[in-house]
Amino acid sequence: MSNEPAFLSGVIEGFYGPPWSHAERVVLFQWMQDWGLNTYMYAPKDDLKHRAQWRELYSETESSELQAIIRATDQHQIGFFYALSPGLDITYSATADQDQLKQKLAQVMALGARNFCLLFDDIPDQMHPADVRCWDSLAAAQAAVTNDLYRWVREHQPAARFLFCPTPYCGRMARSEHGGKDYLSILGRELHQEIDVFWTGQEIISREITVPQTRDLAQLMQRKPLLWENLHANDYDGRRFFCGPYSGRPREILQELGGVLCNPNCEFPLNFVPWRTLARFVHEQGAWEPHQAYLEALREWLPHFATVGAPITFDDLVLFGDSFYLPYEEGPEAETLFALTQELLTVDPASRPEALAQFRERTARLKACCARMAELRHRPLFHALYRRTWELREELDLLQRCVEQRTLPGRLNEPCRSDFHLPHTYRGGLVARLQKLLVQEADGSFTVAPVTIQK
Ligand code: GDL
Repeated sequence: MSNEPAFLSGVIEGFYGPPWSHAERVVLFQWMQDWGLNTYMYAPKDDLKHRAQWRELYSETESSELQAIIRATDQHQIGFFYALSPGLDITYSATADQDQLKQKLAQVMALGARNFCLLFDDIPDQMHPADVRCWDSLAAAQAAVTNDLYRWVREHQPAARFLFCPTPYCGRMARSEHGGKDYLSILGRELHQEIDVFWTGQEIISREITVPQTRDLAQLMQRKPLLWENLHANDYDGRRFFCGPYSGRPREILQELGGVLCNPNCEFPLNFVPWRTLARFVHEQGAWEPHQAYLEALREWLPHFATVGAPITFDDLVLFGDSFYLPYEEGPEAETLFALTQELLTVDPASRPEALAQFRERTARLKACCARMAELRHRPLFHALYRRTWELREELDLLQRCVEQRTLPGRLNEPCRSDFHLPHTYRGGLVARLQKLLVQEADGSFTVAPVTIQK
């Protein structure tokens, strides 16, 4: 038998925003058990006692809620990891803070937790003067405190698995020396060999992750990285969500990793396809065809879209899902819709009858599908979707008006007007105005927009 620790696959509740409800987590554990995902990590950024007030112990009510989650994971044979994120204000050299870490984990251990994680992502990378006197680098300080806590945990839980999220947790951060020079090699050298280290790829949200990148990192950190997978996270953009397939990583990468844990969309009901396809990616052999896996997962998801009125069909769901696919790409149906729209806004629609017919069919179907979401029986799913469906309908409606106007005799180049898209109430507000000040170029740089100052 090999001594390699089990490959971790599953979910991190590790985003900014409201944590999930107990009922949602129970649904998650059932899915995970059905699909063969083995790990759930509790790390909601906005649980105050996980991060901003990490020293505070959980109240009696909070403790029983946490205990109920741990019990539910046990019942579904899911490994539960409790993560603590003390980095915002910890003084690594302070014995009082080291004791606080132990007290906090002791409390959660008493509730049934056996595996733990320390997170040092999204924290200031400046060291406290007292720490500078003790260590040459942030990496050394974090490794020392983590090793000490790890040994303490192991005395109480000899089989505990322990995870760690570094301050530079992607290639871009490491290259810019976020966390200090040589952070990862110092960490690799000093952190206890049995502690797994998280990594999100070259970026926080990585379009692709390759085997060579992963091997290079493994060499630097002297262990296989554990993938903190942000591909479907949407906490950084409230207008989007991602229901596309797990993709952009070859199957061979699994051999190079300690595990893959997905930190997904904030809205629990939107994660069906991401998790379903992740589970297949982890378990199936042979070539990985993400788009095919996506279509199959959508078929399984379709019953969640039962309505009290006219049905949402599989084709509707594909068009809708393609509109909220992945961070770096739309699905093929949505891409076609975009191309048709762009074409009809730049040429005379009368010269492209086929494109016009397709545009009419798709926009009408997508708008109707968005409208039908309001009739979903699964209300939490509708509530998770409705801001996005509203916005998409509004844009489609405006574009239909503009394209249709262009088909009228003599109106091709006239400005388009809509009584439903008025200044201030449509695309209004300070954020929208601020966004207009800078234009992002294709290479990612920003230039000042040619502004007409308007209120
Ligand atoms: C992050 C945060 C994570 C957040 C994600 C997407 C890590 C390690 N930390 O940087 O909590 O959800 O980006 O915004 O990814």
